[in-house]
Amino acid sequence: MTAKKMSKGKVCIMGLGYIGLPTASVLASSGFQVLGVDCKQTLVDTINRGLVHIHEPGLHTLVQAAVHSGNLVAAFEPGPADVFLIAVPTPLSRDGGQVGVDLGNVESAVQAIAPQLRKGNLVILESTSPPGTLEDLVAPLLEKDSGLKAGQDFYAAYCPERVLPGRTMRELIENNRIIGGYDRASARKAEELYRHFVEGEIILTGARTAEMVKLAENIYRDVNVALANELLTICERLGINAWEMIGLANLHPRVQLHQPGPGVGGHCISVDPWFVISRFPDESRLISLARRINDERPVAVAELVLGLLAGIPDPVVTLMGVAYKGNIDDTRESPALRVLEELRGKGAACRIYDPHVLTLPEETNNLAAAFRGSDCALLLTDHDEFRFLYPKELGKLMRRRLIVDTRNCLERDLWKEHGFDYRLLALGMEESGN
Ligand code: SAJ
Repeated sequence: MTAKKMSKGKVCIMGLGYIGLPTASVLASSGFQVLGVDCKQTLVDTINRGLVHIHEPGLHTLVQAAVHSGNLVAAFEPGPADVFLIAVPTPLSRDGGQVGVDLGNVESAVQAIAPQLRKGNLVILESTSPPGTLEDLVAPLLEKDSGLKAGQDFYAAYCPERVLPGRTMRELIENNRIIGGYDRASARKAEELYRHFVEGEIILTGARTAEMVKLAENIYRDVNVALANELLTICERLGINAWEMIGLANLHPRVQLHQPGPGVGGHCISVDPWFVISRFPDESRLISLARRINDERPVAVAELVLGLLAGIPDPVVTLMGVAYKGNIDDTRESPALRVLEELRGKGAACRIYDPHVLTLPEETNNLAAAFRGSDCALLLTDHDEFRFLYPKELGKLMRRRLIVDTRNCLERDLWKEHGFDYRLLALGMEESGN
């Protein structure tokens, strides 16, 4: 991002979302001429005014500077470029009970790029994709529509993004990058581009390997969370504290058990395993089972709470947290929303208290309104704020002093001191001296 890196060439980025826009602004600040392409009119207009539609620390400043310098322009259609980078969403498709991957956005992006493709250009796919997408879908489509040959006339590579939302701008630069080339020359060509802004290591490999690396990382998380959740159920039966047990097991130098909880959310860990399962259903036995175990968690939590409230007429539950994990405002695939749906479906009145999430149709940041007259406080997200709540004040608002902690987030003794019936998920909802 210094003056000596100016005028590096033209990059066309397809998709200006969570990854496309940050990447576009970083490349523009590094001296590339960036054309950002998106199908949404309001989004293109917003960016061309130097504004952003995504809440990500540091992004607005960079986009503003890039647009004002003239290095970043947003448009609906791609134009000629040296590099085409695809960062469009690859959502799941559900056809009855059948889960698949919808690659429609990737196909549309490739079809839009093809007429612009010239000899010597580089095409990079960053969207999370099933293994084989670059070689079996992207390259053949480009070849068919452009008349050029991959690996001969143009370069092609797969380079997964692995940034953590909330730290995107930093991680885009600091993280290691895996680049999977259609061939070795393509991988090297892509490496040249990323070298302009990546400070982490850049490792070159084949396209299928790079596609699988991204998926394997998130499958590893999902399977390990499922294991933690299964251990929790077993600890529940034993009447022991799963979090204490896991903490002790993790003292072993080669053991790193994950944390149990109400389920797995977010747009990656709960989604990416399907990219492999849908392609290899017979081989993905453990991966499928892990997905099912984690998916069943919200219903199990709702059932436990309903069991505690049995016999109480018109029960009211206060959900503490609907974000998919602590200290973020993202509710995508959040297990808390599934708990909410289940509780409401079974007739419990629910209110939400989440100081981070302000995008739901209902009010979520009014503490008094959320707790007044409630029969049960149900902690689903480990936001830091929840550790500093005053049980005494909440107790005065609630109809019953019952709190269920699904994340081992609260100080049990403090809540008990103020007359709360404190239930830790792992203790089978039974009181325990432990
Ligand atoms: N969770 C548990 N127990 C755990 C860990 C997580 O129940 O021990 C739950 C969380 O509460 C949450 C979900 O799993 O609901 C996912 O959280 P996460 O922190 O594991 O993952 P994400 O989706 O926020 O971010 C991940 C990151 N990937 C890895 O850690 C391997 C990030 O680096 C990736 O860039 C991102 O997915 C992605 O784009 O794939």
